[in-house]
Amino acid sequence: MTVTGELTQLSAAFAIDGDLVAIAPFGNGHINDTYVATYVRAGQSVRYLHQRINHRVFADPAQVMANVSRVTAHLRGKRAGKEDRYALEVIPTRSGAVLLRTETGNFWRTYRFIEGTHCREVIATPEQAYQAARAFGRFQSDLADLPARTLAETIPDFHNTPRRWDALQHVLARRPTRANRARAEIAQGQARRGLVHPLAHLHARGRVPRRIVHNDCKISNVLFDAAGDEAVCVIDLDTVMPGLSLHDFGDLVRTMTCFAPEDAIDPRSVVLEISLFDAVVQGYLEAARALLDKTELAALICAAETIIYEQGLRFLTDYLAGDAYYRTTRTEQNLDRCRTQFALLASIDQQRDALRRCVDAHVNGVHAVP
Ligand code: ADP
Ligand code: GN1
Ligand code: MG
Repeated sequence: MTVTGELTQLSAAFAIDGDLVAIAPFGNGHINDTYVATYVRAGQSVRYLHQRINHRVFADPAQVMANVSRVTAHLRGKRAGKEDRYALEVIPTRSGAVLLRTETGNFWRTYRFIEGTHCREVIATPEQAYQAARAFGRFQSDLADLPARTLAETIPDFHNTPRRWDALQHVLARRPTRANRARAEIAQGQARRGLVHPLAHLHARGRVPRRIVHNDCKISNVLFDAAGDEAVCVIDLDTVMPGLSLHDFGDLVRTMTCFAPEDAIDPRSVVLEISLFDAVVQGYLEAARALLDKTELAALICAAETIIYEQGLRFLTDYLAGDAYYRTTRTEQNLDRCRTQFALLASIDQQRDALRRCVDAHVNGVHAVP
């Protein structure tokens, strides 16, 4: 059955009253297939989001939805009646399931569409960076009392940087034809090998606590109020599972400290802006500081570098493997994405002292004006 055929099944399957009048692809996620659907009920339009879970990436979609249900219920309980757009709301099927498996073996879920919001692919102002970082920090701290064992590991070794390094070596050993085009990036990946282990060692030795974290804190995974810069809802909960707070902080820096898009064609446009970095640190610590221990606070910059590097390795590996994982819309997109990550690392190299001063000032409670 075609996707269009499946889409018409959804309106009958999910517990939505009203007639389906429009459905269209939505958003720019790299992993799932997302559609916005408009239903009309008693003359009123209501929108829902139907999502096909990528089951090549998430081997057990039922496990993903069990996690999502626990997390959304917990978040809702924290802010019941106060902020109605704070957490995603799962819409069940007519038989009460949170997941629909179609005859073709695809897995679909439905969320209420969060109206009056928009998603950003890039940061435009320090205020937005502050808001988004605070929202992800608040997300971590609101989940701190949910026992880690209640959530399954939906993708094993997700932020295991040594495993990501091994995956690159594995694809290189197959002598991929694209390796020629990526010679410079392969060399950069090798040159920064020193970033493979430090965070993984802290983790393996139990020096930093495992917490429930988001694991994919990129700018497009938080919805902003349409009328201003307020970050209202953290979305994309498929990878919420036990991990390190530092992994989340790393992704904040990776995606919110630079004005250029993740797939910028000219890596010279990729510059870490200290004013954005300062806003990220401020927003994140404002919401999560009480949670963090000394070792976590001391490792913030190391975490940022590790996650940016890891993401560079992941994009490079996928480019060499023929774009098997991330959605692409042009041939060199994964290579461009890899370049931006390595360019961001180079920009960190040039400003390391300023970043250190900024983190220290926030950690020690002395506000830095960069
Ligand atoms: P992916 O895993 O593919 O990144 P996401 O869950 O992040 O998928 O969703 C893709 C996009 O859909 C988001 O970036 C956002 O623009 C939009 N989106 C997701 N959930 C909602 C929602 N409940 N309401 C409004 N927009 C949403
Ligand atoms: C993917 O699903 P999305 O687009 O929000 C990926 C993240 C990467 C990100 C890079 C499950 O996130 O890990 O950091 O792309 N998600 C998964 O943009 O692999
Ligand atoms: Mg997403």
